[in-house]
Amino acid sequence: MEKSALQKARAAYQPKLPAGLRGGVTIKEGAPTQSAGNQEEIKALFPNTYGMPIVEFVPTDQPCICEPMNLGIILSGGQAPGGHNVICGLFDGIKKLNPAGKLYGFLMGPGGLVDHKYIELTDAVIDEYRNTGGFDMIGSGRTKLEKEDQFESGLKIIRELGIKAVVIIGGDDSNTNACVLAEYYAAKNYGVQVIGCPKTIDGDLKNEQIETSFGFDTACKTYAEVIGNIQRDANSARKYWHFIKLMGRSASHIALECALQTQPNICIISEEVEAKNQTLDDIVTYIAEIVAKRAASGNNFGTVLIPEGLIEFIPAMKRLIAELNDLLADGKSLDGLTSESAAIYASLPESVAKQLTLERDPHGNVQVSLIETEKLLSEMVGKKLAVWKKEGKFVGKFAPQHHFFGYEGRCAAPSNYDADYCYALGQSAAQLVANGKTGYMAVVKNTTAPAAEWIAGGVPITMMMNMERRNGEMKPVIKKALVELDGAPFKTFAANRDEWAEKTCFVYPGPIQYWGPTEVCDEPTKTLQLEQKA
Ligand code: FBP
Repeated sequence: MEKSALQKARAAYQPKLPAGLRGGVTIKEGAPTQSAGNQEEIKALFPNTYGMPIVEFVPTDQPCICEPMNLGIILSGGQAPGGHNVICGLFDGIKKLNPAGKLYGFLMGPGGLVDHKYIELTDAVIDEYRNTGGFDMIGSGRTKLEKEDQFESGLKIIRELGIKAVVIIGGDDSNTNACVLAEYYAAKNYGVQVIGCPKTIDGDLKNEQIETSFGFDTACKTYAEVIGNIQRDANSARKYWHFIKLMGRSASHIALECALQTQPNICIISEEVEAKNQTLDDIVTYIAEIVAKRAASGNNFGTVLIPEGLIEFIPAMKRLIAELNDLLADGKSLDGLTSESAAIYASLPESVAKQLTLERDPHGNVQVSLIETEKLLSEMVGKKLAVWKKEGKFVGKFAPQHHFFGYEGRCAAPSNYDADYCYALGQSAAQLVANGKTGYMAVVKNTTAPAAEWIAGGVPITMMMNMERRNGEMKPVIKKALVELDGAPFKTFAANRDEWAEKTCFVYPGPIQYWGPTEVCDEPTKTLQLEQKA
């Protein structure tokens, strides 16, 4: 396979490891833990994996040796930069403990375990993928591992390959399922361990124990680079308003981080929209007012960042979508909409109204993710400005451009932060297995400090769980982390946004750098820096 010059040079990068994982490693155990909520219910559901202690790896003079371990690895869900380095860290970790150990990669996600599709990951395979983006080494998938027959089918191939433990790299749902699988194998005394790793560019798998999910750093830096480039273009041509939608299924962490890095004129945060019970018209008016204000000082250009999940956080839109789902499912006419929903529906551009009624998923629900929010907002802002023009309230020009950044960042070559963080997560996972742990997630903390001072270890997954209603049933889940409006990242944004709106305070972050001064190459996200400082 032909490689770029950067790929070749980057293959030789040796990820920085925390001191606790460099040589001999010993384990330090804390006190027993409790789940984040609903302790009695979670304890009853996970009798074998509940209450275990947080563990930390500390250096020792003793060499790290154990029986050879065969492990299986699974990539679950959306791609995130650094996944290959988790696998490389795990591989090197197993080999350090005993060179006879083997690593098997289950193909195309959790389905690979159930359907017995796998490859052995040898030195040659691993070396092809060190420090690369993507999940193409073994592929990923969204099959949910949640049923007993899947667990039993997986066990057959686990036995055949002599696998001691399965490591699942995924988001909140996949790690919840990892814990259910760990509990099942423990309850049956199968002697198979299960370890999770925190992944998702969305940044919504974080809590007191997990500083960040991997991939968030690289994805945000990739988007911030192109937003910066667009802003420089906007500031040069001075004739376009750029409406930029950013991935992140539900939480607005990516949009917020990109705003902190690039200082756009406008960034909408879904969680704020919901908390303030804002309507679509409130958002449109807010944007139009800023466009008009800038136009009054001769600035007919700017940038607007929009989180992917916005529509579902606008309470009135949520109600409209729920009503449409019911009416369409029963084959009823839209006359059945409540007057509030009918008014919103009538105010939507025709193309969006069509998307809401025609495009439905296999469960019959409206496909919210297909709605081009960036176009919806710019069209509605344009209409409002036209009215204001007639009234003499708007004196400028409004020419919008549209962008959606998502897939552009999900497989980018990992930043030094993600390359180091992921490699350490993989090595931690190997150590957790060697120390007999199951139902744990590998974690690395203190990551705003230099990598040598990072603290590697593991956290029982049950510790992060509570009970939530999902599809009409109460289920044990890891709590999804949305943007906190009283958190330092949002507060910093809110304290500056009026100035960014009126003046042109654009910041141009430029491309991710892999070699050079540490403040250029190793800086963590603004979100993480602000959260850790607070
Ligand atoms: P994960 O939560 O599985 O990491 O996926 C995140 C994500 O990239 C979201 O930001 C996005 O909405 C979604 O996946 C898109 O996934 P797909 O390409 O499978 O539709």
